Amino acid sequence: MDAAEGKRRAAAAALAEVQAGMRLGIGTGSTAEAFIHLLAVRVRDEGLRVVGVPTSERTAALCRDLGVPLTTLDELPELDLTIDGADEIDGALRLVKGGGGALLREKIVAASSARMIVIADGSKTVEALGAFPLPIEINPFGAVATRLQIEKAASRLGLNGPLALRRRDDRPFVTDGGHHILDASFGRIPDPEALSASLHAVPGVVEHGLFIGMATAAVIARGEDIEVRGAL
Ligand code: ABF
Repeated sequence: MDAAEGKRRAAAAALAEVQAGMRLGIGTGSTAEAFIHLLAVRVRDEGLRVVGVPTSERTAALCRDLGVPLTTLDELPELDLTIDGADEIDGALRLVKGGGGALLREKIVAASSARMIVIADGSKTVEALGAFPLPIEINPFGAVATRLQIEKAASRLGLNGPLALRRRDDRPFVTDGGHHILDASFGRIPDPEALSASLHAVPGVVEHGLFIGMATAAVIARGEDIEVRGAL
């Protein structure tokens, strides 16, 4: 089975958790998009009544195209369930996210949600986080100073990998919030909680892609099977 089919099957399994009247956080990325397509079919064909808060402009545009009703977090600050993808998932349901560049809104939406189900194909599970470069969203003001402070903070934890400014079309990538992203190739992260706290202590860091204690379950497609971690 290819990754695309795995993503679709994980999305379909998570869709079974969506019930009428739910206030949904709707993730970003190709796995989340597989979910949006399936959700839209239920909205259209079954008249399923839900309302979603999108985690990116890209997700908002797709939802609008497919007829998934949307609102904002300001209108609906408490959500029932967020469904989103991830770049890495470890055995304690800790995640690396942000490869798609939407980590700040993803984290705000997930934090506003009673439950968060992560959907993924089996390639996303890891023994330890860090093989996927950790996205760190920074304010463009003072970016050189911020980078130095991140390097020092990480080095104190024994993490010394390079930080790459994410680029698109030969320019720094700009997030929906107007920020830049440094992709940190630290390698294996032995203590994600400590790294999270150290990064949050750097003023120019807007947010980082470590999601700790946020996912309540993960639905992972492995071959013909669906593995569920945590409580659905
Ligand atoms: C978002 O999309 C992320 O936070 C993660 O970076 C990415 C996963 O992408 P995909 O589903 O395309 O593999 O969920």
